[in-house]
Amino acid sequence: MNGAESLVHTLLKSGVDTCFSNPGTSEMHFVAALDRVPGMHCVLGLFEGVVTGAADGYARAAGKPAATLLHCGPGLGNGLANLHNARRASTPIVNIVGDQATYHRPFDPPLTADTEGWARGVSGWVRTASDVASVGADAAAAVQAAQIAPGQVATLILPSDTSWNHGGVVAEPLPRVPTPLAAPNQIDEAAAILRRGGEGVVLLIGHAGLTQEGQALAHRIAAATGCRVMADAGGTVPRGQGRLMMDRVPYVVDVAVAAMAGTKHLILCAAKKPVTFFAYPGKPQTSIPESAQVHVLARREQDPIEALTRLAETLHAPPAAAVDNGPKSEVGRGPVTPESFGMTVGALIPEGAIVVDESITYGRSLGAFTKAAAPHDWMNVLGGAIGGGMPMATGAAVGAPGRRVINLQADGSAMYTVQSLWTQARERLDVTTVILSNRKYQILLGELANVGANPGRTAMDMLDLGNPDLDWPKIANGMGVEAASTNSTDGFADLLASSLNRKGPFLIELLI
Ligand SMILES: Cc1ncc(C[n+]2csc(CCOP(=O)(O)OP(=O)(O)O)c2C)c(N)n1
Repeated sequence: MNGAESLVHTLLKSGVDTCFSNPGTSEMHFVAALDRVPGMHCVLGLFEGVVTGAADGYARAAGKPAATLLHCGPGLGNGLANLHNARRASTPIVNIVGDQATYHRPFDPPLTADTEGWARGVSGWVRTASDVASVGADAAAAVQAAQIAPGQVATLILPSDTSWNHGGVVAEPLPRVPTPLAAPNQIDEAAAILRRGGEGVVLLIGHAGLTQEGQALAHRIAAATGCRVMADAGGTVPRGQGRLMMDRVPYVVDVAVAAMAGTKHLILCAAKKPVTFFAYPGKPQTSIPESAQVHVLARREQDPIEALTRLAETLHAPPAAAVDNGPKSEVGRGPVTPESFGMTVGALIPEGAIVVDESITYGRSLGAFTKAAAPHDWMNVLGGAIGGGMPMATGAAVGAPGRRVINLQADGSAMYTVQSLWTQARERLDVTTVILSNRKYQILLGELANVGANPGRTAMDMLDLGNPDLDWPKIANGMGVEAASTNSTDGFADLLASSLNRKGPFLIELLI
């Protein structure tokens, strides 16, 4: 058995059975091993940003990590932005990077780079395999590391001779590292604040705390104390009817400051004190009033569900009535607006769907219109690096077969990783992509004003995607995905509804 075969056997034994890949010469033995060792589902991405973003979406949908396969430092480099997004989402990924043979690297061939160094910025765990006999053990360690709470990117770099040499040894899976619990004083401090009454108290929940169980516990605590519950970043958030609608801290600084005014106590549960996306001249860096006190119920690496359970018990919070988010929205009418778009999406989301939201500016009111939709899961791109949406939708569809994925996708961000469509076509994935086609970088027009810059002709050109217009149906068709364009609310509703009833991918360009 060679090293590559021991790697594939060990990944499968450890529960990793999907590999998003874009290989090169140094990974040829891994690729060959995939034919000799059955059981690994291999998905080709035509750019490494697709591979890494798909691994993020997959793990969020499947609840377990996928492997990637990337080629040397530059292949990793192409995938870094979406690995950054995955790091921010605490998504577990077993990130495998093939590299120069150990004895060839000293000669500095062209693709030689600081692979470990590039990996370190996005990974919680990095190892370069040094010997064929330990590649299996390295793989088992990588799978274990990826799943350490709250989840992280574990990068295993494989010099090609460790793949092709004989003497590979399959390793047994390593046990899950137990998730630490919050200390008693963390629970007591939060309980003491909430016992005095919930007015001015914000319970901010993030990441693993945003599951349905976490939401139910937060609902119970809020019902008993009157505190406000809000959502920090979360990888996959259950939403829709029956699920607790949790507002997020808004993006626009002034709106965020207004939304958080009156906060006296901020209780963090797997969340961070909110910070604005950027600094703006003369504006605050956080939306939380300076006088507010911050308390930590659970740190990111501690178990937030267990902490919320203990908090609810300490407060003797009685079971709360089921969440009722009101009536489901109707399909939108009239001109295409954020409201008519939101209503249509809220009316048509099918039960069990996964919505991948990279709608940037046009989707800001989606929350209100989808809160009473059929129960579904919502995924956001969490690291602020645009180009995560389409790959994540692709990976989510691989990770949750049978569930429709709806990718609400701003056009500028779509162009970063548009090759995702080809993978969707090749794998016949049930993804509906809705391109919100405003033909500009709308958000940056607002940012120009926010930073106090004075736009001239060149600046405006840098934010304009017209001239030439992107032809979305042709782009999609060219990669094997059927598509249609519409500029009306009725047309959008018809296309969305029919796309949800078909198999395979479909793209709708909504001219907004
Ligand atoms: C990797 C990366 N490159 C560049 C940016 C800067 N950036 C932020 S938003 C944006 C444009 C977004 O435009 P679009 O996706 O069309 O959404 P819209 O603002 O029009 O709603 C850019 C270029 C970024 N956040 N991440």
